[in-house]
Amino acid sequence: MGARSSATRPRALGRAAGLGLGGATLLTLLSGCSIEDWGSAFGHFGWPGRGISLQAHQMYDLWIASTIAALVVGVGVWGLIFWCVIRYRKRGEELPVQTRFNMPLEILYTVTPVLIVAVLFYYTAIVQTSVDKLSKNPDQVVEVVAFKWNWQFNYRDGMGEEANTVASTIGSSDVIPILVLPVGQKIRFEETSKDVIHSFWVPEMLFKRDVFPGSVRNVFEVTLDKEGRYVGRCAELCGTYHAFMNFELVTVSEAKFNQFLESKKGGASTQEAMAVIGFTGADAYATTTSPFNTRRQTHSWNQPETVAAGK
Ligand SMILES: [Cu+2]
Repeated sequence: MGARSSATRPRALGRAAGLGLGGATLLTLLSGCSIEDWGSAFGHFGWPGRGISLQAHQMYDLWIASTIAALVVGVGVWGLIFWCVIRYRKRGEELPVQTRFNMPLEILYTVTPVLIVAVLFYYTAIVQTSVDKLSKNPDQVVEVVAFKWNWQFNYRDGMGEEANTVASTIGSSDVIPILVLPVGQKIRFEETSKDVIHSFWVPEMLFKRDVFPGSVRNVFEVTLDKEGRYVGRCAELCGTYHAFMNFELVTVSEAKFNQFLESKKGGASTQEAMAVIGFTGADAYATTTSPFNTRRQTHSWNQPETVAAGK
């Protein structure tokens, strides 16, 4: 094999690899529908699905496309490894030259990963900027108040700490708090905590954000686009009953949401207001999760002296 052909082959290989990666990334990123098909074909590569907000869809597409690009690169690398193993397997007792190198190949090794990182960084930056974007005039503002160990959701008449709460829902040990929100509207979440750091997380939103006590007020916005009932959780280990901090997000049409909010403003409980928009009986309570039984008296480690915390 002459010096010339060994130099042209890596170059051609590099070109093919670059084209393959670029093509796969472009194809999957440009055709939204095919990304979802790819995703569902492979169990969403670990995510619960395409999500329930416009922001979630963007993150989902990025995740699936990145994973496919990684797999394309991975298959190429595995192929080259097996090819080398077979093509250059041991043929005799003579030790091959240990200091040989191939300059074009060395450059390819350096340039290709940098290119891959640059492409991933580019799309990540775009999606992150979009997900973190705040509008000047959100349609709804919800203040999320976390405390040991539950949630309060305040519907606000404006943005910031100075705005007023017009309606509120608070969870208890017996009733899971329900956060009712409309689809198709820009919803601004303003987070604050009464004690320690918690984290607001609705898995189906493919998004979580820490809730800080003190002067830090974390803010983010989503536009929900799928009606349904979704479990929400605290994603920050905040203390003994961290695991009990579940809530439920109920997404409804704009008309139903307005009805719900009007009932709440009129003094109705969350369950009564839920009944007004058609969630009657057991449906007025959370259906995706239920309050945990603390069993503090009967299942303590050091019976019988142990009493419930705080007594
Ligand atoms: Cu918590």
